[in-house]
Amino acid sequence: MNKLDDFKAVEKIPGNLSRREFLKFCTGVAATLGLSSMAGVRIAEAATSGNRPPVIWLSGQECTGCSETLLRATHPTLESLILETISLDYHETLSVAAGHQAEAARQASMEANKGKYILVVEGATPMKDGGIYCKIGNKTMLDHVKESAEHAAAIVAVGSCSSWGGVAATSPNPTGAVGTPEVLPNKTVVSIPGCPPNPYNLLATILHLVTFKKLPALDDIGRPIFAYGRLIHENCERRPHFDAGRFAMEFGDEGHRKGWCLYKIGCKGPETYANCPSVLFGDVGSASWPVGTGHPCIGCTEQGVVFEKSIHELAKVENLTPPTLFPPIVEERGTGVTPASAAVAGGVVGAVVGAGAVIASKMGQEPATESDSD
Ligand code: FSX
Ligand code: SF4
Ligand code: F3S
Repeated sequence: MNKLDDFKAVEKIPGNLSRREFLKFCTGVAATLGLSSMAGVRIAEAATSGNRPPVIWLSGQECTGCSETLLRATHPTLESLILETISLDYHETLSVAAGHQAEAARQASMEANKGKYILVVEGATPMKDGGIYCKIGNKTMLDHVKESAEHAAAIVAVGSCSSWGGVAATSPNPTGAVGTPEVLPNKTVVSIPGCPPNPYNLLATILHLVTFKKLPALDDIGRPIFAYGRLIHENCERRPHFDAGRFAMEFGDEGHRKGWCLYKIGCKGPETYANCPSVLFGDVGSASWPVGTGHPCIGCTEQGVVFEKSIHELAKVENLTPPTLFPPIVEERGTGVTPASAAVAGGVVGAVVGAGAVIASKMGQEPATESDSD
């Protein structure tokens, strides 16, 4: 019996999908992660195994757009797949319980699942004046994050606010807002920036964790490389217009109506790393991402771009023309791999793999080998 036949034995398919649709979705996730279709079968098996990791989802300074994007996914399966792959034990917006009851449920889940739950943090954490500018249940967000992180198997910062402070940290940053990695400098925090982030990237990260018992490879600021390894400009459908010098000069002009490049009306795609043009949002066709709808990318996944540069400011163009000499190893964003730094980068990759193994042992399972996710 081959792996695909094995999978036929699985009874419960999440998200009201047919078996074929579910498997197709999982192989799509595997492809997004840069893995083979057989890894898709393993992802499908893990997602239907019934071993749903408990998730504690904290909310700090934010607009709740990160949760909204998850729940408003027009793809009928994304929301239910996420909610059926995990056990969402605490979420301020979605919990039926409120007040003391909700806080008690969070404490109970953390106690019962010590070392096994995933902590998802949405929103920034204010640090100024002891963190008094964001309190939940009479406790500061700062204390909530630190306390919940202590026994978490993995920590995910979802959205730009949680990744580096986002909206709340915009100058003059009156509350001293910071991102989750800054609150937890000694922990590995996976950052999934975007304002809001693409829920598909959160699901793919969780499925990777559930299937292979380790985190996907991360760049030097904690972002999964599968989602943030390439510039938007590299995969944009309007790129031929950029290369040919055909630009929209203002909203509604002829170039804009014809779908030309949005660079001159402020598109930040050339300096923003994200997979928006390939993954899209909501699965409703090729227009379902900012540039597809005719709006310049505002760089919502990129610290120092969104909320910092004005909408019409021109982007710094990286990689304007192909280099005349290609280096022997391909440079990935964040790993900083150049011939001279290859040895150092090897150490970084080793550290990430090591972190994954620690998470697997915390979750009470054997870490998957490297070849498992090939
Ligand atoms: Fe921030 Fe999330 Fe932007 Fe909003 O909650 S990333 S303001 S879309 O939603 O934190
Ligand atoms: Fe696409 Fe923006 Fe690059 Fe133009 S500048 S090709 S619209 S990403
Ligand atoms: Fe954000 Fe730009 Fe993608 S605005 S959603 S990073 S296209």
